[in-house]
Amino acid sequence: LMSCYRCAIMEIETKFRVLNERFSLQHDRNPIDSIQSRLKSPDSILDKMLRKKLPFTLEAIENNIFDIAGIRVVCSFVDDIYMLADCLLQQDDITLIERKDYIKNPKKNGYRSLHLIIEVPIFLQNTKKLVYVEVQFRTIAMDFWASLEHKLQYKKNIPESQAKFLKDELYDCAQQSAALDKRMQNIRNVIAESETKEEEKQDFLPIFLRENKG
Ligand code: 0O2
Repeated sequence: LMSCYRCAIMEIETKFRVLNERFSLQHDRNPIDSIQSRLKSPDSILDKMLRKKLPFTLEAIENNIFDIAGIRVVCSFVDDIYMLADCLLQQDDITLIERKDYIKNPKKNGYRSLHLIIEVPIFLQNTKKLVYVEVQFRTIAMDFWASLEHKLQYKKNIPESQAKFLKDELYDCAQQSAALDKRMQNIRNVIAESETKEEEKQDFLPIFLRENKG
């Protein structure tokens, strides 16, 4: 079963690498900063099964735990997150099972990310198998915040007063990181607009002027 999840991760990672390659060819920049993937550990699977009061069977794991195969796609800009998610979901072998948009509706601790649970076929020796994968899309700023906040979740020996301070600090940082993402996106949009105008100007120039421009 775990090998099937590993294969599904390979499939989806390749899809993102292909999208990144094609986009960089057409637009001269990479929408993806990095891709990380992970298989949920047996301990975490067990925890989730206990939490969801599931019977300890392979069938129950396969049908109820959707994030055993997890892929995190980190982008520089928020618009690229939605563009990549749309491109992935347009592919005819991908089925969307669930979408949670914590960018438009952040969690109350400030957590932001776009989560998709998708189903992807993997082709084995004689069979085709449908496998669930969780894809998390984040900006670099969202990822920075979430990694630190995740670390804090595992610290159990922090005094109550400090825990409250850290929670408030993290919430404030989440607001600042959301504002930063917005400003960086605006800057990127202005640059893209001026590039388009420059290209349009070029298209109007006679060919000999275009060649001698430099
Ligand atoms: P790990 O260690 O990353 O595997 P569900 O799967 O629907 O039963 P849940 O928590 O409602 O459970 O799903 P959700 O909200 O889509 O979150 C799934 C994953 O998103 C989490 O996996 C985290 O990786 C990440 N995540 C969600 N909320 C937060 C948050 O507030 N802070 C941080 N840092 N990460 C978050 P796991 O299984 O909790 O952990």
